[in-house]
Amino acid sequence: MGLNFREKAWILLGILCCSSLICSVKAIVTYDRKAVIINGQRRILLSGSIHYPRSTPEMWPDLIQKAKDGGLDVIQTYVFWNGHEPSPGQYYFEDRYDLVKFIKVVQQAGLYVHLRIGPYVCAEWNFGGFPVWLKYVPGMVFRTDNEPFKAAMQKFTEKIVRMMKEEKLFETQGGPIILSQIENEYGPIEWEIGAPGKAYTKWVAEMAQGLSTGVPWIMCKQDDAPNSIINTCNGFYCENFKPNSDNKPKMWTENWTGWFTEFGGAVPYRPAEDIALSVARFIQNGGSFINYYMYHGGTNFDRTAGEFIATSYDYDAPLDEYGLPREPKYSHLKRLHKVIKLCEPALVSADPTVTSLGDKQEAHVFKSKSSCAAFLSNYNTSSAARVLFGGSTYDLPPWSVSILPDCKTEYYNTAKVQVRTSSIHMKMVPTNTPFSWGSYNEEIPSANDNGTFSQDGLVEQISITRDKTDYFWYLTDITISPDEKFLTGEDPLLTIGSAGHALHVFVNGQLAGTAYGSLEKPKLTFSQKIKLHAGVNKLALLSTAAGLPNVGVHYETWNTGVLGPVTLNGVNSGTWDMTKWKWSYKIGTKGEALSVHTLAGSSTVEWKEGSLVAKKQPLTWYKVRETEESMNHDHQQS
Ligand SMILES: *[C@@H]1O[C@H](CO)[C@@H](O)[C@H](O)[C@H]1NC(C)=O
Ligand SMILES: *[C@@H]1O[C@H](CO)[C@@H](O)[C@H](O)[C@H]1NC(C)=O
Ligand SMILES: CC(=O)N[C@H]1CO[C@H](CO)[C@@H](O)[C@@H]1O
Repeated sequence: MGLNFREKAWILLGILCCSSLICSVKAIVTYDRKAVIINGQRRILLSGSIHYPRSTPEMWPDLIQKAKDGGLDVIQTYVFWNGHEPSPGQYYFEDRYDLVKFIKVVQQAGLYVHLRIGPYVCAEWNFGGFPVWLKYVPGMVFRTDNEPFKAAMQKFTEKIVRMMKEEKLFETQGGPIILSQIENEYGPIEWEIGAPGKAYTKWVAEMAQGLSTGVPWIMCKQDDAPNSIINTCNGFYCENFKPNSDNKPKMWTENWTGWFTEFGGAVPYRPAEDIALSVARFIQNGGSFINYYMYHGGTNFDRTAGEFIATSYDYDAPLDEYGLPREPKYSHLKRLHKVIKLCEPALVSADPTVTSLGDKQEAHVFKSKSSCAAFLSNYNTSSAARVLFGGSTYDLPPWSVSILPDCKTEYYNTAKVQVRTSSIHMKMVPTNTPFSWGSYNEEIPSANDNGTFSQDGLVEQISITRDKTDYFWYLTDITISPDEKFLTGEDPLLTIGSAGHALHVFVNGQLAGTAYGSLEKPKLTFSQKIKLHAGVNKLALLSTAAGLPNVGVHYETWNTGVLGPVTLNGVNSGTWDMTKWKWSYKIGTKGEALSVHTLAGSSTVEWKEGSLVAKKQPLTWYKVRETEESMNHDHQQS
């Protein structure tokens, strides 16, 4: 296959290094235009995303074993800065955030790791992975040529690289990490912001290179990645992607296995046949690294989901949210991986020769001295095709690719799913099962209550809550003097403008109405007639943040909460602009302050039980306990 000078130099270095005993297990990772090269071997690498905080450490060994059984070589994960540095300089690397443990589990399974440090990760993750405190560092502007930002992101990136080196986790140290990533899908942002974006890209690439991890860095969706960094493709199809230099391999870092679920949105679905086709097309066009985003999507635990992202991050992935194989996707892709591995010797040593076999049919043939692999494709979406190839005929279903690892035998066709569909069924618990329910009602606070603070005008929610809670109360009194009348005898109209994400309006302790934003349009307007009486009326607005934004140009400047205008229309003195009134504020709910969701907190409040359990009452906490009887019931079921 003819090694270039650079490869020879690397291998020489490897031999020198490995002449000492200690580094006998160390490998050299480099690349050329065909593939990533590990220990002198070009490799076709099949990778899958599993994000460690989206499952529990108890699940990791099984998830990774199933990924290995499914034919993967590499596990890809982001690093989640806001989970690791909840307040400046205070680090957390335990439990679901035990990054080192996760990587070691992958290593024990004998797989490689692609570590996407970011530290911007997008990922439908709260604030794209940035800690909320970062926004409040003086002078901070995210992801551009800004000194406070560069200093902070460099410090975190260095910390992660140092940890990995100390634990000897890079491949060159005998560890499993073969690739790292800096930044994430920055190309589109750079395109929007221009010169400072270009300067930042250059800086970030040099900064990363300076950390000397010994393994290649990549940048995804970054067409102008500097020469020292591999630019890669993210998308549903990537077969036409070309790296920006002749000496970089064609890599696909995010091949979407499905899509995430947003609040109010449908649960997405991508057929196994379509994803298999997209992978086959990428490989037949010379691709050598593909990553499934996600291989296991998992769960957005706690409050880690990004703006309007659902708790489930199942992603229609080959492993479902609970870590069970999703059939037929899991097994159909497993068979694909097996046949790609059979083709590997031909794929890494030859470039494809493409010939037409018909109107919409092609052959891609990889032929070297000792090996031959062929991909026969039919791009007609409605009709099957019979093609002649190498003296034999092959039947290709519509919109499919057949793979012939010896250029003769069809081992696999992307549209021929040979696995039966899932035998796993979710079972509804019978409604007569004796669960024991309890309820606890939130108090609706009033202006000037204990625990509130006051200010003229409306305040931005996150600047006050710092995202410690999703809930923030805006409170004021509306006083109707006895001589005031409601025009036309109708109730007055209350209109509230909010930057998002949801709003519950209480008048004199009663829910008057609710308004929601959405992922496409987080802003909302509440506009409804409300019942007021003469004297003091208590207005309480509960503003709810549904996660913080995770993507968009300078999303750190986007606001949350009731920012106005707030008006009351139809009282005889005209329209009242309440925007500049004095408002009282309260952070969070009482139940949160008491931690009623924990065992300890739960015992501090009185729960209504039995027939007293609140039904259809706004702002109620519920708890449920399995009674002995229901546990016996479960037992019988199993
Ligand atoms: C698919 O094949 C059918 C039958 O040969 C043909 O009529 C049709 O035009 C083809 N469609 C495309 C998009 O080529
Ligand atoms: C108000 O809160 C303070 C501090 O939490 C507490 O000491 C005080 O007893 C509270 N007052 C009332 C009237 O609840
Ligand atoms: C790069 C790429 O392929 N992006 C696509 C991702 O998926 C969305 C939704 O289908 C498309 O609109 C993008 O073009």
